[in-house]
Amino acid sequence: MKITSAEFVKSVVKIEDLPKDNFPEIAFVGRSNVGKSSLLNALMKKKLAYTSATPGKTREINYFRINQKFYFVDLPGYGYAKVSKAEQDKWKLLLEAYLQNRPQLKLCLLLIDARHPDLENDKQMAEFLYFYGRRFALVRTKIDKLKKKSERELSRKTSEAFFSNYEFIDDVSAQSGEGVLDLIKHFSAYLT
Ligand SMILES: Nc1nc2c(ncn2[C@@H]2O[C@H](COP(=O)(O)OP(=O)(O)OP(=O)(O)O)[C@@H](O)[C@H]2O)c(=O)[nH]1
Ligand SMILES: [Mg+2]
Repeated sequence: MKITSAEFVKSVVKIEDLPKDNFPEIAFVGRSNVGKSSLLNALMKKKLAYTSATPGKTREINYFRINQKFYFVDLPGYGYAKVSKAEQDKWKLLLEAYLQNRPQLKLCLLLIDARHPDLENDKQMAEFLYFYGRRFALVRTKIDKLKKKSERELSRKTSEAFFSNYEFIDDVSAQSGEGVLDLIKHFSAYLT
């Protein structure tokens, strides 16, 4: 599969405002600052999603229509302590309601930072997804920051041992583009 078109559709802050059509969805899930929006931009080859060095940038559910036939969904991150408790609770409810109930959601990409291959809150998210019957893949981001082959191998082995029930595991860098095209190859299998 190739991505031939990408356009921003809408930002949603209330579950009832989710798109009513039946296009299949691939969602980007992960801690704040892990690189969800950056990876989306790398995949779409356009800066359609807002990114920031400060965690807590994406605060809505953002929809991007791809190839006129499916959606990429950019989600708010979790685990960012500096956001107020009230704000965190609001995002958490929105995120969980979406992940639990959305029939159009075919695949979650659970992004983890390759430098932190075994964080407890990422495992909790993996378990949440599994509990609700969501198919998910592990996408290890910022791989450019691990310069040595031995560092990468150790980090990857740690993630492989730490997580279970995932569909596939890929290493990517939104910065260098490494792994981004390989990731796209998996998608068509989930979009029927
Ligand atoms: N070196 C490097 N930096 C990256 C990569 N991906 C993202 N970043 C940086 O990490 C920071 C956070 O990226 P975002 O894409 O905004 O992260 P996010 O997961 O969308 O964060 P929230 O919207 O807050 O949940 C930015 O400063 C990016 O430039 C990568 O592959 N390599
Ligand atoms: Mg974001």
